[in-house]
Amino acid sequence: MLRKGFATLLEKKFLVTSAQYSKKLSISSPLEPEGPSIKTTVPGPKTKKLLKELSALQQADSVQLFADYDKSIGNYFVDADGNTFLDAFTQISSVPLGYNHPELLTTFDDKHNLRELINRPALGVFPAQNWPDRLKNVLMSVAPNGVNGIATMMCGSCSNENAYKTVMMWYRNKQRGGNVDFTPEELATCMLNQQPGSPNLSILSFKGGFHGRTFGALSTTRSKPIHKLDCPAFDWPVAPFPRYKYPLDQHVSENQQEDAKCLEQVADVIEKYNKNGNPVAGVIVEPIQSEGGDHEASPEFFQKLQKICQSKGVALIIDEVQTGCGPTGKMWCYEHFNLPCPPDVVTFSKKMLTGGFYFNTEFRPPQAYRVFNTWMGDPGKLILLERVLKVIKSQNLLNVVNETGKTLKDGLLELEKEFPHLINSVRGRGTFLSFNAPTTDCRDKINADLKKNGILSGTCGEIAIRLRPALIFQPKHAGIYLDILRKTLKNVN
Ligand code: PSZ
Repeated sequence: MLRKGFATLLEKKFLVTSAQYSKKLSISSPLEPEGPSIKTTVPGPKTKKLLKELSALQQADSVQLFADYDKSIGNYFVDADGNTFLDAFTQISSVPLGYNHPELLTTFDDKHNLRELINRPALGVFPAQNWPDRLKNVLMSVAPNGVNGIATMMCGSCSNENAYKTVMMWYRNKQRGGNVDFTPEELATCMLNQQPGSPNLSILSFKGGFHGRTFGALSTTRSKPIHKLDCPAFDWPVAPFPRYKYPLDQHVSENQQEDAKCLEQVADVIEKYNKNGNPVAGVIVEPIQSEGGDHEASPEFFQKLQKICQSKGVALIIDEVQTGCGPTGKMWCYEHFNLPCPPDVVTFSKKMLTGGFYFNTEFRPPQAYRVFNTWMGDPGKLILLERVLKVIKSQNLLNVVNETGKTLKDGLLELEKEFPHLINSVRGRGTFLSFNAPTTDCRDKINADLKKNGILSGTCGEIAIRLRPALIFQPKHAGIYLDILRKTLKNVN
C-alpha cells in the first residue's frame, strides 16, 4: 500500500515512473519537504493523547513523539500531529538511509525475499541454503580488514554480551592449552555457578562507556547510574577514558598527557585484577565514547591500547554499535586509527540493521552450541542491509558524509565563535559530531528549543548535544540545521 502510494505521488509530482525514479535516484528523496514545519505545540495534542494511552500499559516517560511512518520521508520525521522535523538524531543513530528509502520500500515485493522474511529460521540449526553466500556477500563484504569470522545477533547489547562470552571461552581455551575436554569438576561446578566451571574472569571497560543493558553488557556500561541501579553486577575493572581539551590543536601536550594517564591506569588495573584472581580476558572500548558524552581519543591512544592488550594476552573488543556503518566517514570508525593489527572482535548493530560481531578465527569456540540462541539474527535484516550497502556504494555515501560533515563542523565552529557562552568543544568525525553547552540545564534548553524549531537532535553525557543524522544528510540539510541552531541560540536566554 505504502509503496504504491509513494510511487503514485512521485509519478504525479515528477512525471516519472518508479523504475525511472530508482535509476535517477538522488541521494535523498525529491519528495522531501524544503524544511521542517511545526504546526502545533511540541508535543502536540495527538501525541499527548497517545502517550496517556501508552502510559496506562507501560512506563513510557522516555517517549518523545509518536511517528507517522507513512509520511516520514528521507531526512524528515513526521509526527502524529503532522509536525515535520529535520531528523539529526535518527532513532538513536540507527537509520542508515532515512525514512522510506525507495530501495528498501521495494525489498519485500520480491517473493523470494518475502519468503525469507516470513520463514524465519533458527539460524544455528536450519539456515537457508543461501545463508553462507548471504554472509559472504553482505556482512563479509564490509568486514574489518584481516578479520574473518562473523556471528549475527539481535541487538547491540546481545552482540556485546556474546562477544564477551566468546572472549572468555578463548581465554579459558588458551589456559587449557587447546585441550577441548572439560574436567568432571568443571562440568559439575558450572551447574552451581561456581569455580572452576564458572571461573572468575573479567572484561575491562571505560568510565563513561556504554555497551548495552543486558546483564553482562550492563556490567561494562558506565555512563549513567539510572542504567545500572538495582541490578547485580560483576566485579569488573574500570579505567578512565581520555577527556580532551578543545580545540585539539591548541592542547596537544595536555591531551597527550591525558592519553598517557589513562593508558597507565589501564595497564595497572589489568595487573591488579590478574593478581587478585579475577583476570581480565577482554577490554571493550567505543571508538568515540557516545552515550557517555561523545568523548574522542586519539589514534595513538588506540594504538597503545592495542599494544597493552597484546602484551597482557587480553582481547581487544571494539564496540562499533553506534559508530559503525559510515557516520564517521569510514565504514568503521576504528579505521581512522591505523592500528598495526586488526582488532580481535568488532561488534555492531544500529545502522547495520542486524546485530553481530566480527572475530578472528582463533576466537571461534571449539565446540558447537556455545555461542548460540534460537534466532541468532534475522535473514530479513541482511536482505535489507544488502540494499543499504549497495546504496552506500553506488551513491558514494561515505563521501557525502565527509562533505556534509565538513559543512556541519565548519558551521558549528563559526557558531562557537558567535556564541562562546553557549557552545564549546565542537568535535567528532564525519557527521558524527557534537558540542558542549556550559551546563546541563542550558544543554537541555537548547535541545528542547531545537525540537520546537523543527530539529530532532540528541543529548549525551552531562552537557553534550550530538548529531546523528542518516548517511543521506547532505550539505543542504546541514545548512538548514545550522540556520535553525543559530536562531535557537539567539533566543536562548
Ligand atoms: O538508553 C539506551 O539504552 C541507549 S541510548 C543509546 C544506546 C542505548 N545505544 C546502544 C549501544 C551503543 O551506543 C553502544 C556503543 N554499544 C552498545 C549499545 C547497545 O545496543 P542496543 O541498544 O541495540 O542493545
